[in-house]
Amino acid sequence: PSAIYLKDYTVPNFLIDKTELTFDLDETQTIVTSRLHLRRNPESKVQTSALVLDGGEDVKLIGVAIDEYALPEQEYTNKDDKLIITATPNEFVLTCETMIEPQNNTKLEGLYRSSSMFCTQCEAEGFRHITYYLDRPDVMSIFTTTIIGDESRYPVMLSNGNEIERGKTEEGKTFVTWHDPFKKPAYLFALVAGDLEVLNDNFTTMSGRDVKLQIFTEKHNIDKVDFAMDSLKRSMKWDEEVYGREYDLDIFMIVAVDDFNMGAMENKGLNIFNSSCLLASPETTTDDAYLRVEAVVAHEYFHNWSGNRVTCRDWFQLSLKEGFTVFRDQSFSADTHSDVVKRVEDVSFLKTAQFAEDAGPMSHPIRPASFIEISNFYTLTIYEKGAEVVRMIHTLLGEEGFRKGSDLYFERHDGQAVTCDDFVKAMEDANGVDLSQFKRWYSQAGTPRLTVTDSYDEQAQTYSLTIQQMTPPTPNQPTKLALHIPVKVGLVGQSNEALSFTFDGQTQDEVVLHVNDVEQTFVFENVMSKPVPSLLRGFSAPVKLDYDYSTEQLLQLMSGDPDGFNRWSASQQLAVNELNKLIEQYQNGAQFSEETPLVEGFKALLADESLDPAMVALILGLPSQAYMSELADKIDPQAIKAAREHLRGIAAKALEVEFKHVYESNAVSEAYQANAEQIAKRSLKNAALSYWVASGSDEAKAAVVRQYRNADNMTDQFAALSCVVHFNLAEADELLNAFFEQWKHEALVVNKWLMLSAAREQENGLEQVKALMEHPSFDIKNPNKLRSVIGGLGQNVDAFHNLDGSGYAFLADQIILLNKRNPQIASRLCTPLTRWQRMVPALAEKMKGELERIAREDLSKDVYEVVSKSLA
Ligand code: HT7
Ligand code: ZN
Repeated sequence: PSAIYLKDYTVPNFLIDKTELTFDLDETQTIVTSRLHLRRNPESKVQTSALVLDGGEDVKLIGVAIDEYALPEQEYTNKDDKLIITATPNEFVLTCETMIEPQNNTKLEGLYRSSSMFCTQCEAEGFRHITYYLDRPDVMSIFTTTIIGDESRYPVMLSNGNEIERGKTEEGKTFVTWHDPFKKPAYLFALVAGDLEVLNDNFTTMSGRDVKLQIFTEKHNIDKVDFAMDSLKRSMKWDEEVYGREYDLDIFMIVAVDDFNMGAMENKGLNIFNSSCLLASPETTTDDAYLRVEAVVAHEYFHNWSGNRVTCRDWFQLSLKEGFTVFRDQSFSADTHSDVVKRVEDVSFLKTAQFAEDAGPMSHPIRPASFIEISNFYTLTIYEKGAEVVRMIHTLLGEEGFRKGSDLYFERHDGQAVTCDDFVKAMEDANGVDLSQFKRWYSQAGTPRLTVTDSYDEQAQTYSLTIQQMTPPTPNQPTKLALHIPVKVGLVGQSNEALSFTFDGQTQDEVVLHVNDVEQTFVFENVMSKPVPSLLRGFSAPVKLDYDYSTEQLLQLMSGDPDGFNRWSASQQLAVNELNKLIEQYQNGAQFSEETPLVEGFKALLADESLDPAMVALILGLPSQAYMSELADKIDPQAIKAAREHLRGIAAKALEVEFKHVYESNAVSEAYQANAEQIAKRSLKNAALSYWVASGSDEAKAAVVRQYRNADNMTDQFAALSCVVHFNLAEADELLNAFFEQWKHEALVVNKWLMLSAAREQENGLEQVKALMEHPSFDIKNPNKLRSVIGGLGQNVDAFHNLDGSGYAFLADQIILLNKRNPQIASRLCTPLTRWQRMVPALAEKMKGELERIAREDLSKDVYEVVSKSLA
């Protein structure tokens, strides 16, 4: 397989003004007839009458005609997944009849079956698996779609836009025709057919138009979509209020499907969701999953403007829509709940997973320069780092300036397929600023490192911060240029007061420093006493920051920084320092220390009842196994695990009484609601519970089992079960079995059970994972189930990182099995193995060996790209 390059972009040679599709749905073969209204692109520099359409190996051509003239075989070629029509007029209608077999489509791209329904996934290049087309995002067309099907099996038949006709065919089947008045690329096409239940609602837009809202699910799930509907209405309102964006069609539909490669898809007017991102009920769904439903509903809805009305010119620009839309959904969730809590969660995820990606063999800029398979580039870098880049523009321009920029962007490019440059240009033009240096963030990969030193001159009352920046080499980018990095800074006095200072001639207590050189010194004047710097507040840039804080300074910031985000940051740094000491002791075979300053910090935290319980819970959360791995020079999973367990144990024993008290005083007595206040209390209560159990207290063990048995919501039930399993209490087997029996008819809950069971650390961990894959509730065709079991295995340090390499070999077996069957999923499963160079030598060698074994197979483009880049 070969790479394609951004620098080779050329405009399409043909345009498709109208696309008329007819689907004759059938259990064995589906016939697709397309009528494409084509014309030469006046902007194309290539003078050719040959039309090259994209197809797939799974599309069988039945016949092709130009303006009703059926082409004989010598007038076209059909090979290598392309349909080439040798000579065409300037403007014509191409009719193409093809046959596909959705029931055999295991890749879940194009048209496929999920349970008893038909559904589609066309982003990025799925449409070519339905019929021959110019399957690229800069070819935008008006779609009219007719679906023909057996009414008794498929009473609901949906596509984009508005239903314009319905009737019976001569054979007695039902047909429904949908028309979408908005031009769109093929990746936004959608079709759903099935025996579905619907929840109806409506929304009145800011200009007074009524929009019909519908959420469709299989019959047994319709009682779980109220929260999604409420989230949708709140998202629609928020986008009007914050971005001035109104919904445009008269109907907005969402459908839940069980088999889906990703979270959800923003098809115009017909979003399709992985059921895990749509369904929610108190009894079956945890708080985290509720928040995910809310965020994904918002994300897909926000795409209607940032993605659909204004789309991407080519797939290198993916972050144009994804980075911006993630930023928008993060802001929505922050406004809906607590902004600090949301920021901590997002940053923690970024620093754990995106930083690891950026330091690995697949590292790429948010606008990649090349790819082999675009599905591999739906990455944390494109999404999460992309959102951070948009956030930095927001920080640089301020709320109002950013809104002026987004207004101009939407106005200027409505109905167009554009680039990241166009987005930045709109921001520049609306604000009269120059972001040319800032734009390096789009083309430069890797996580920049800021090294900060300081000095205080008591006499002059000046405080100086010297900041050096360095971005490490990444694949194909050995040297890096200086970036424009906004660093938000405040100064904290000895008694935790915010110290004001003069900077740029103005008295202030917080400032955004513009770091844009390799080394710079910033001088703060009128600083009355020696400060503790509070750096990178709110994580104002996606960078690693080194400043040599003392333990005392970290304890002070942890309890006193006026910036809530940096209180968390300080606590994390303190815990990281403590863990690193323990890791070293473990590796040297030394005795673990039995004391930690973290106890003092936690004690103060637990005593302060004025704090948001959600923040307290976050601060109590020790840096995860994955985050400590990201920070390590050489990852030693056993050492990290032992250090984390030990540190938790010290804190748990020292503060047993406090944890018990916090557990008992944060019970929620009202009926379950997924609101900020209740979620906060539950998160603190359950964090305290796990520390309390870690203390070894029998009373705590009884409390956790009681909580499991009495819980009236999944958050509390699952938190208790996880604790019982993690600490391997006597009831672990019994409760795991009881949990399965109670919930065996709820697929999403069974997935949680699969994950927890796979993650359970036991003697025979890998055998237990193998048994789960044989369990009747497991189905390898279902990506959610696979993610649960393999994800659980990944958390199971003993089983996955076994020195004999059996965990890695098992993962490699699954990748080989799925390589052809579902290449997108297979390729994602490779992620842990791509980190082999970061592991301690004994494990690195085993991982590499498995990658080499995979490389010897006949690989899909998806897996080939990841494996070959990892071994390069
Ligand atoms: N824009 C959507 C991307 C997506 C996708 C990509 C590749 C393969 C399957 C997929 N399903 C959905 C999701 C989003 O970011 O909103
Ligand atoms: Zn998206």
